[in-house]
Amino acid sequence: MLRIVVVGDRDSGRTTFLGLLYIAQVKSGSDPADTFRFHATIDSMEEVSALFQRLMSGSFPDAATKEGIHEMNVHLGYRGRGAKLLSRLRSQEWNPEDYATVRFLLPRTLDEDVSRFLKGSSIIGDRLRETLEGDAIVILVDSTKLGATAKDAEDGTMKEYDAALEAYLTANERWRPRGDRSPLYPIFILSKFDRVNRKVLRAAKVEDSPPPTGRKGPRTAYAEALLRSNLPKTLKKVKARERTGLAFAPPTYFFSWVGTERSSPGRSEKIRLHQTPDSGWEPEYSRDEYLALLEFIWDVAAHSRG
Ligand SMILES: Nc1nc2c(ncn2[C@@H]2O[C@H](COP(=O)(O)OP(=O)(O)OP(=O)(O)O)[C@@H](O)[C@H]2O)c(=O)[nH]1
Ligand SMILES: [Mg+2]
Repeated sequence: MLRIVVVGDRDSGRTTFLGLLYIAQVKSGSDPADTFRFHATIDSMEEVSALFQRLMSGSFPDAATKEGIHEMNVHLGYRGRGAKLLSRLRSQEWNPEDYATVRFLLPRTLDEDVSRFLKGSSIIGDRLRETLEGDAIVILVDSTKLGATAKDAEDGTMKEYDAALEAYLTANERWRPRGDRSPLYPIFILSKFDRVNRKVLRAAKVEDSPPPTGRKGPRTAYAEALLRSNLPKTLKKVKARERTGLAFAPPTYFFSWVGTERSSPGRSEKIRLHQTPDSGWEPEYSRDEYLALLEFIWDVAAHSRG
């Protein structure tokens, strides 16, 4: 089982992210191409389907939906291009090795537990233990809070977030058993990218939208141009590969956005819906980004399975 810990500041879009990830899986499962298959396991079904329904009707998660979701467990089936070709010759059956079991964990807050641990507390609660035993870490970065300069980043909340992330990653390092050489995968999600400040993009000298998912190098350059002055400590940490204990895999970057309808007074913001050729209505969102992320997660799961 692959364990993915999803961390983010308050209001950074974590619940929306999880919901869109679910939608991407469910929807692609019914595509003619049928590259992905997906089942939420029964323990997370109830909360997750409430979130699903909310997003599918164009609303952001409400307080009640958010409260319920601390984890999501899924069986993710994937057949990459090569496998698909083969399978057309073979049969329509899906094999057990096409599936990966993935557990997403959303810790409520990291700060208190992590700093107690780093200060030398030997008592570590089950909650913290779980958040330190991930195989991958999804790091949400609220794009609306990105600053154009290092000074902007310091004046905003990014500086605190950067310090909290650095502390969390350090705690991960300390918690690892010595000699454990399995890499930890940092996955950055730039959330609310529909609302990123144009001034920030211009200051970082990047285009209005990121390069497509297939172009790995340029995407990394694009994301790092934006994050360099905003999360300097975190980036430094994940890029210092061969240090003492923990080896980080090279970071990967994905962009999350939705189409929104202008909110009117007294009415909260809605997500725009659009009709898809095969499966009715769904939210407007960065579907390609989510499918690329799912593919990446599946690859990591297959890799760590050995
Ligand atoms: N424009 C835009 N707004 C977004 C997007 N994702 C989230 N939001 C806004 O951010 C708010 C918070 O999103 P959530 O997904 O609930 O964030 P969260 O991190 O789970 O929040 P807490 O659990 O309350 O800390 C939403 O109510 C939306 O108003 C996005 O992609 N685009
Ligand atoms: Mg939430």
